Amino acid sequence: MTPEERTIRPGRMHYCPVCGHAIAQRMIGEVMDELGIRERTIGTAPVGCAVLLYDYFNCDIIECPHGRIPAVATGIKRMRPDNVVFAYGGDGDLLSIGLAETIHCANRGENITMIFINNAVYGMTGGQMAPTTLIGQKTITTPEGRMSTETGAPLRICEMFATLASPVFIERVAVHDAPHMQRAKQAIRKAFLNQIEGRGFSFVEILSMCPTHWKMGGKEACQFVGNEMASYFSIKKFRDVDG
Ligand SMILES: Cc1ncc(C[n+]2csc(CCOP(=O)(O)OP(=O)(O)O)c2C)c(N)n1
Ligand code: SF4
Ligand SMILES: [Mg+2]
Repeated sequence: MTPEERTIRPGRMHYCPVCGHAIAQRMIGEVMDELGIRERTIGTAPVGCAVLLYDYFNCDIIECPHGRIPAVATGIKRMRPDNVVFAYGGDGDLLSIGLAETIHCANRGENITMIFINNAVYGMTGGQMAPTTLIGQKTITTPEGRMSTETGAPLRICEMFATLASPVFIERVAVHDAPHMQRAKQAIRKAFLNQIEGRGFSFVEILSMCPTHWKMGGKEACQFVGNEMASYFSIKKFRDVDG
């Protein structure tokens, strides 16, 4: 395969160093190349730091209004069932403004692959609190640290999805070190395979670094994912109907 035939176009991405978006997108691209599905895949680009995703993927991508990723992905898949559809979004997008759509999409069991980047902040708009911001975590809108008395507890979407009958695959993974990256890629692969084989809704949550708005160095940000985030957001497979 020549570089031009690969899903991820040659060249640099705009993400900050150590950003989880870059790692996740390269993994999605590698899986698409390994499965040979680039030419029949349609992805969604979110509003968030990954807004320029369409510049990096050498396949059809539709930019979605903030929060509307699950609806757009549903529409594409229902109109073009022979295409492979991946929905990609962040915690502000899929769990805040788009939460209702995200839950209903999962509950309907749409035959799509949803990749959710949980970096515990609104990255693109400057690091505001997200639904997944940890208790005590400082953001520009929670300068003293998030307090559950004011804003509730961080949303654990995999656990919520596990109460629904329809999703066929639910896994939370992370990209802060090589072993976790390997497992993350396997989960992404399975989430695509399920769709290709017509099984239904597959969901992969990726615990992901945002060193810039966490105000951390790269190493510290990776440790924050592995220690702080993973202790609240359990890294595990919640469901795999295919075993
Ligand atoms: C309707 C609407 N409301 C608000 C915004 C502003 N906005 C842009 S990105 C964003 C949050 C992005 O956070 P997230 O989805 O977590 O993505 P990240 O940048 O962290 O990857 C918001 C609130 C918008 N673009 N459209
Ligand atoms: S601000 Fe955070 S999420 Fe956005 S590109 Fe930089 S590290 Fe990634
Ligand atoms: Mg985010």
